[in-house]
Amino acid sequence: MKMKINDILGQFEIKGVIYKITTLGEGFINDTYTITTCGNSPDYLLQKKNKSVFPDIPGMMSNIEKVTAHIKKKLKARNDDPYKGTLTIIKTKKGSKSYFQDPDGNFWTVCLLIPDAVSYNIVDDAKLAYKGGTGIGDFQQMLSDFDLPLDETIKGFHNIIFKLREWDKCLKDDPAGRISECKKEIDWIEKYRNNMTEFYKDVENGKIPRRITHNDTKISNILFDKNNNILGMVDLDTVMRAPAFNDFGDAIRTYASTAAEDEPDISKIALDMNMYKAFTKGYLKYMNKTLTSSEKQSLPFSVLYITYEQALRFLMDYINGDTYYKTKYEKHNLVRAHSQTALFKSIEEHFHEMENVVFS
Ligand code: GN1
Ligand code: MG
Repeated sequence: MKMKINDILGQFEIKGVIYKITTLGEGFINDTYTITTCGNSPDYLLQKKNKSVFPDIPGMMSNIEKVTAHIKKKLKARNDDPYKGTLTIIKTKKGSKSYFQDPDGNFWTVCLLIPDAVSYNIVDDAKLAYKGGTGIGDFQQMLSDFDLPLDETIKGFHNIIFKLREWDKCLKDDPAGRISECKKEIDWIEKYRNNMTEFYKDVENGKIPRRITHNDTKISNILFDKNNNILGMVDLDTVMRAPAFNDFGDAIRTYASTAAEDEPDISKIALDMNMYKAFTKGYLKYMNKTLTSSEKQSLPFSVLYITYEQALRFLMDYINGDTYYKTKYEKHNLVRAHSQTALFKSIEEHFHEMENVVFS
């Protein structure tokens, strides 16, 4: 029995009368709807969380509740608006839960829609990149004294050793019969395998600590107000304990790319050093004193690392028959993988310059 959206919303502590429900098409993973209410009542964001990507949605929501409570405390202490600077989870009427499970087993969540917020898919303004850097640095900084346990809600997320094990299985199984058309791309992944696993070993041996990180810091996951001041980080589904460089690398992958993640014309894709410089300056404004020297040293390489991992994830999803990311056309994941390899090449070309920026 498929429940109607209105009946699902009826399970939550929502104020006001619903006036409009619109589908929001941006996310690659969850189904998202904007809920507009009449008059002055708040608006909301309803999400059907992706069960196959997130095997433990109660654990994920418990992570989000803990982390947003901590951030709200910090925001209040400095007189910032706790309802604008982070997510506000709306509870269910029955049992005051942060999610509702429908009779089909789907998990639904609701949070407040932050009014007048803007987000971007690409950045071509260094001031915006700088602000994005401050937003992510501030997020990590506010959570640097968070000491509650968090669940690992996606096993091995951003752990390349783990991902390459999945990759090996995918190559062995060839589930969609697409391997023969991806020879060039597969060779590319294999060429960098050792460099990437070597880099991750410093996380495994403890040289690089795990902090509370967002883990999905692409540009569209941060909100700005209409004057382009930072509001806060959204899409907290992947908040977990992980190396700080995840957030830096994943942010640069989108903030400093000259084109969108799925640009088919790879000649348009490059790393824009002005955006990199501006973002890094913003990020280090908050995190410079907190990071250890090993963590700081890991930042430039993390951009290669996360871009490589993203290329691998898109390509692996293509080979698996497009089962993870939402796609809009047949070769969408392959196009995304090509865009990431093109970006990687440009990052390599700028690598020494990138190191100089972090240590200047
Ligand atoms: C997914 O949820 P969304 O669209 O912000 C993905 C990220 C990828 C990103 C690529 C849980 O993020 O890891 O970097 O797509 N999230 C998950 O655009 O896999
Ligand atoms: Mg997400």
